[in-house]
Amino acid sequence: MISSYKKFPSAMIIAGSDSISGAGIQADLKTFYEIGIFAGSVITAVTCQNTLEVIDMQITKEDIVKKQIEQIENELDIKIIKTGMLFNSEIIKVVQNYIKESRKILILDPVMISTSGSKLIDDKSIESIIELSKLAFLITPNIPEAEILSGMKINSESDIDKAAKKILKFGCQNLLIKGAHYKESKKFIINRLYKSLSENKIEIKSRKIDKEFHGTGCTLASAISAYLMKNDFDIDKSVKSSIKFIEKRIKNSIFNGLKSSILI
Ligand code: PXL
Repeated sequence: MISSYKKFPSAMIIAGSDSISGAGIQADLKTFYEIGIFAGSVITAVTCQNTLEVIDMQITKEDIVKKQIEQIENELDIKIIKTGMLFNSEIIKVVQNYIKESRKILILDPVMISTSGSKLIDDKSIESIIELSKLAFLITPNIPEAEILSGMKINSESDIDKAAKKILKFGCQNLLIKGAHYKESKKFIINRLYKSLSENKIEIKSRKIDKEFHGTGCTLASAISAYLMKNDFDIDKSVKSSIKFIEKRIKNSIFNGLKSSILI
């Protein structure tokens, strides 16, 4: 290697490919690019889907996941890692070992079910995701994912707080519970940011649009990761900027898919 080579500050995305490009690694790359952060990409699965259904998928072998991570590490100066679909405990373990050894900042989007209703994680691997979340700087579950992680049903605002406490106990530093699946207001979605070191939660509202979207979760977690790099890892500022980013994307560029809409 050339001795004067200086690695470029970058992010690493570890996620599945979505053939319709609304979610997954395609949404992640688009978002990092738009915010101005370069990202290497580790593909954990190839899914064959449109917005209506996932018809098949091939999961990447764990050694191929490991080799992708190694090649990115060889060339880029990785400042943050954003994970999406990890699918099984073998892949989760590879990521866990990497984070443990490198002590890098992990943003974990605990992807479980596609917008069209297909499983993007196998049932045996929920415990592994909980193990990985212990190492995370931030986890970004929606309400159904928060229910699975906390092991409780969410029917009220105080349930959201209770579930948050349980999830924070795993050991992650920050937790953003996205509110889109919880119908508390006709006009707004309330996203709640909890921190392990503070009793206070921050509520960040976003405008509610009467449409189903494909890929907003991936886009939001990627936007937060990219803004964290831009904002010296200031979590409040980065989450707020990311919610604004999504609102702008929703307003400016959408096309209606077979079942749900895609942000361009
Ligand atoms: O939005 C979650 C998600 C993540 N990763 C892949 C997906 C989806 C949703 O459909 O397809 C590959």
